[in-house]
Amino acid sequence: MLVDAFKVASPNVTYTDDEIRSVYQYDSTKVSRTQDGEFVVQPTRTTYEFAVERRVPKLGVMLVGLGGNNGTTVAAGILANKHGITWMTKDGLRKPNYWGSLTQAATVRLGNFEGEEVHAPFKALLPMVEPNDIVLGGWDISGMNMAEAMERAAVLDFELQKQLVPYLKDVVPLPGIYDPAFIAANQEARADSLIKGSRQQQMDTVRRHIREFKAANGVDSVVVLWTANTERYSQLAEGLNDTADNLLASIKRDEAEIAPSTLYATACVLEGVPFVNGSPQNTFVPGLLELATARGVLIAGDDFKSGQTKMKSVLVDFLVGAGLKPTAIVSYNHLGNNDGMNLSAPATFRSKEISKSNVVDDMVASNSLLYGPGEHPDHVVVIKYVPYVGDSKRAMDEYTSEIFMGGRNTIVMHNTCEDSLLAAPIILDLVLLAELLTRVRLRRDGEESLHELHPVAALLSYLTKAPLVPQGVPVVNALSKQRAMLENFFRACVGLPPDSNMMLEFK
Ligand code: NAI
Ligand code: DG6
Repeated sequence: MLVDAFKVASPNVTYTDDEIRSVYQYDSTKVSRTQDGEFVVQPTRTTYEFAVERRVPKLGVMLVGLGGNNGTTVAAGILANKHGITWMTKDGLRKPNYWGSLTQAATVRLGNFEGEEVHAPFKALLPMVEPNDIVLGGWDISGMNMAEAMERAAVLDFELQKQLVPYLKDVVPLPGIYDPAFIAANQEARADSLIKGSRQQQMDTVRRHIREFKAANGVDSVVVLWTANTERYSQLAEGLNDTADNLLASIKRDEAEIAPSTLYATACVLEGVPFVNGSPQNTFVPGLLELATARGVLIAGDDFKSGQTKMKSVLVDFLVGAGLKPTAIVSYNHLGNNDGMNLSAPATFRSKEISKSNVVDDMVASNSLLYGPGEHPDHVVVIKYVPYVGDSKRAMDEYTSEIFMGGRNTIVMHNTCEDSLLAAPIILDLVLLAELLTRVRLRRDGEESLHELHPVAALLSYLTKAPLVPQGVPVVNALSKQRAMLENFFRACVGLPPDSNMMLEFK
């Protein structure tokens, strides 16, 4: 049974016109070691108070890379849903939806009603912006209008595209910051709409764009998300980008090693606007992390987790969790869209290789019954550009594991899917959840007053390949754990216990 909305009845939860407040007992564990070297685990209980603002803002979303495959697919998806545009294909009539979005198309279990399991949409847990209400804008270094850019992307069915042209033909992305040193040389041909000037001037222009977008559209808040080309890693150096002050000074000095993505992100932090990085490069250099943390501005990343890596973060969790030992993981991809073309350059490929490869580390580290110190499965990632297949990415994976009594198990997977149709709903989740997290405050027992969450939004880990977490916080890559973290946090905000799956009431 699906219920669209629900209210929690508990002495620990109060609903006012402005807020949902909950007092929550967080049960965890504390591990210590005695002088004799014995490990001791103690259950702990900490009281938290949560407050979630109920008023949902009019939200502006600005995409860096608006005219790309993901950008145009997000724009088209919102418009088709908003205007109820249907289209014919050889398989019949198609209707718009938000499938692939955790918040819009997935459910959570509420409990059991008269013998029937009751679920609610994920988005019903806390008040959230509706994707149809998003005001969309953004930047691109390609000045093509959005209708032509949608056609160039070749992602959506032609009959749908035709109906969307009137909505998109007059929309042109804002000019973008282009630095050919950071993306593949093969992107030069489309870079025809550029923000001019020094790095400081470019960043100031982006800041002005954000303010103008806000004012022109009457939005209450803005979230910016990078879905532009994958950049190469920028160098990290003392005095360059290691502290907030050094980063700002380097921008002023027009230092060549400050990447465009870091300029957009710094502009956002200075404007107090959340910034999400959907690509793998190290946009969040230490100086930027320091700046965002000092100013309390939400940042999240890195690199959307859409297909192959999502499977990997399920499969390796299953294998290692089942006591099987993955020894070789080999991932081949080929794709023919502009992302694939950009990734055909070694330096940009390297950024992607890193984010695709680190995803099994925590699972391997969790089981030293299987792996000795420093031992790790062989893990190889290959990406090839094959123009003919366009946005329809092919991912082939081979997982070899050692099993019982010297046995060997090989699992092979082949996944074919339009990359941007997987990424677009994830982009929507990221911006909707980022906005929502800015309306949550909490207080741990002993703290004087409610405060905002840590600006580095580890709660969004489910949606990214290489989750950005505050320093010292463990990275969780396993998909089911990442989902549980987010769901259980939301449940706590409305005073519900985590879904433990124990189902003791039936035992
Ligand atoms: P795309 O190449 O079609 O779109 C990127 C757009 O960004 C292009 O229109 C380009 O002109 C623009 N651009 C490049 N540099 C810019 C800058 N500095 N400022 C403003 N605009 C700029 O790529 P697509 O397929 O949309 O992917 C976007 C990003 O998302 C890529 O980095 C990709 O690796 C990443 N990604 C994509 C996933 C997917 O499933 N589609 C999943 C994970 C990450
Ligand atoms: C080739 O791997 C292109 C990439 O941009 C990926 O398509 C994208 O990062 C999605 O990766 P994954 O591993 O989540 O499918």
